[in-house]
Amino acid sequence: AALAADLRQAWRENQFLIDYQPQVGPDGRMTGVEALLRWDHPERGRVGPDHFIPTAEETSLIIPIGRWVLESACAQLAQWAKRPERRHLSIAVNVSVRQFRHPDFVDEVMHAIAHAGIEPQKLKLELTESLLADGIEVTVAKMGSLKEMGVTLSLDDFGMGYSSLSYLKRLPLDQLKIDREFVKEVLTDANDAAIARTIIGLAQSLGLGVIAEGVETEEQRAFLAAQGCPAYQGYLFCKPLPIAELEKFMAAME
Ligand code: G
Ligand code: G
Ligand code: MN
Ligand code: NA
Repeated sequence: AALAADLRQAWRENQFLIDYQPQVGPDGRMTGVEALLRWDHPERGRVGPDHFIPTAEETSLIIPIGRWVLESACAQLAQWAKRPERRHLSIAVNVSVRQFRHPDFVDEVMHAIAHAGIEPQKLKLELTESLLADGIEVTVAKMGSLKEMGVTLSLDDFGMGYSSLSYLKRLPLDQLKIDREFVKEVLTDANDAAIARTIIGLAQSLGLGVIAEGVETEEQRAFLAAQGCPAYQGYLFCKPLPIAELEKFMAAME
C-alpha cells in the first residue's frame, strides 16, 4: 500500500524516466532500441521496473504510465526520422497484460503513431505469453488490429510461459525474443542450449524473426549466431542508457 501511494506521487511528480538499450543485427550494427522504464526515486535513486511494475499493474497506474512510455517512444522515433543516419531505428515498447487488455489500447497505439507522424513499423510492441490467459480469440483479434495498423509485434520472454505451439502459430507475430534466462548458461547448460536452439528453429519454421536478450559475451553471441539467431541485445553491446548517453554512444559508432 505504501508503494502504491509512492507510485501515485511519483507519477504526479514526473519521476519516471526511460532508458534505451540497443538491439543489433548480424553485422553488429544497431537496428533499434528497447525502451526500459525507470523510477528516479528522490531518495533511493533509480529503481528498476521489477520493483514497481507489479504494483503499477495492481493499481492500474500502468495504464497512464504505459501510455506515456508509448507516446515518448513515438516522439523519439519522430526525432530520429528527421536524421538520415537514425531513421532506420526501431523502438520496442513493453506492454503489460493489463494495458493490452484495456479496451482503449488499440486506439491509443493508433493515436500515438498518428500524433507523432511516424512509420508504424518502427514501433515494436513487446507482448508476453501471459496474454493468452485472456483466451486465444480475443488476443488474436487485438493483435490483428495492431498488425493491420502496421506495428511490429514481438513475443517477449519467450519460453518462460505456457503457450502451446498451436497457439503460437495463430498469433500474428513478427519476432520471438529469447529470454535472458536461457542465454545466461547457453554455453554451459545443455538444456538451455537445446531450448535456445529450439526457439530459433521454431522462429525459422514459422517465418518469424528472433532476437536474443541478455547477451553478455562474444562467445554467447557466436553460439547463438551459429544456431541461426541474427539479432541480439545485452551488455556485450551496450547497457540501457538515458537518451543523451545513447545519442553519444551512437555518434561514437558512426
Ligand atoms: O530494465 P530491466 O531489466 O530492469 O527490466 C525488467 C523488466 O521490466 C523488463 O524485462 C520488462 O518486461 C519490464 N519493463 C521495462 N520497462 C517497461 C515498461 O515500460 N512497461 C512495462 N509494462 N514493463 C516494462
Ligand atoms: O523486457 P525485459 O524484462 O526482458 O528487459 C530486459 C532487461 O534485461 C532490462 O531490464 C535490462 O536492464 C536487462 N538486461 C539487458 N541486458 C542485459 C544483460 O546483458 N545481462 C543481464 N543480466 N541483464 C540485462
Ligand atoms: Mn522486453
Ligand atoms: Na525479456
